[in-house]
Amino acid sequence: MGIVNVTPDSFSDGGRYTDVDAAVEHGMALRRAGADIVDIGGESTRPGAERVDAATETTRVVPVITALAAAGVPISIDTTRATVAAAALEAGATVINDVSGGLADPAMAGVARDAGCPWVLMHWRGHSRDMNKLAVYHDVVAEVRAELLERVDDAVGAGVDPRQIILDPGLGFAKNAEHNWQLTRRLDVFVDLGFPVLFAASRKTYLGRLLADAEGRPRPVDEREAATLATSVLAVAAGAWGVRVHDVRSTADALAVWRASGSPRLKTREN
Ligand code: PMM
Repeated sequence: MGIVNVTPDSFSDGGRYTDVDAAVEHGMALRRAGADIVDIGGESTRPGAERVDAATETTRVVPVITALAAAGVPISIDTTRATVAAAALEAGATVINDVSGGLADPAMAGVARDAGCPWVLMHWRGHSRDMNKLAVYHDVVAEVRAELLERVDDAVGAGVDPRQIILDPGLGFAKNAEHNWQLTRRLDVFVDLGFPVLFAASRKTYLGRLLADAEGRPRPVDEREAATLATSVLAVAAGAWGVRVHDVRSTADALAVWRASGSPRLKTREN
C-alpha cells in the first residue's frame, strides 16, 4: 500500500501533494513502482495534529481519487469520517482505511456494510491532538488485541461481513517506541486472529529515535527508508497481509528479495 497524503501537514510528505496534479502523478508513480493499493488521505494524523473539517477533507481527496480510479489504480481512502468515506467510494475508492477502527464516527460501519468493501480497522484510542497521553498500557500486546477484537465485534454487530475486515495494530497511535517494538515482536498474536493484518511503520518517529545521532537528534524523516524496509520485511515474514509505505519501489525490491530467498515465515513467538 503506497501513501499519498493530500495534506499540508503530514509528518513525512505533508505539503508535497496538496496540488491535485502532483498528488495524482505521485499516486501513478507509486502504482508503477508496484503498489497494489494507493492510500489517499486528506487529514493529517501525526501526533498533535489539529483536525480539518469534513468538507475540506472531502475537497482534498475526491479529485485525486477520481483521476486515479479512472486510470485503474486501486484506491483506499484514509479517513475516520463516514461522509468522506462515502464520497471517496462514490469517486472510485474500493477500500476504507479507518485509523479509528470505527470509533471516531458511528456511521462508518454502515458505510462499510453497505459498500461491502474491505475496511481496515486500526487500533486507536483518540484523536491525534490527545493521543500521546493515551499511551498507557499494562500489557500493550494483550490490550491492543482485546481492543481490536471489540472493534471487530462492533463492526460485525453492525452487519459488516467479517471477510471485509483487515486489522492494524496502529503503530505510533497512542503508543510510544517501546510499545511499537513490542507489537512488532508479537505480530503473530494479531496474525493468529485470522484477519489480514496491515503493518504501517513507514518513516515513523520511533525509527527516527532508534537511528538518532550521537547528540540524540532523531534521524530526519526522509532518511529512515532502510529502517522502514527492515520493518516491512519483518512484518511480511511474520505473516502480515500488507505494509503501508511511502517509498513503494524500495519496499517492493526488499520483498522480492525475501520471496526469492524462499525464507520461511518467521515465528515471532518467544517460546
Ligand atoms: N498511519 C498514518 C496514517 N494512516 N493508516 C493505517 N491503517 N495505519 C497507520 O499506521 C497509519 C494510517 C500516519 O502516517 P502518515 O502521515 O505517513 O500517513
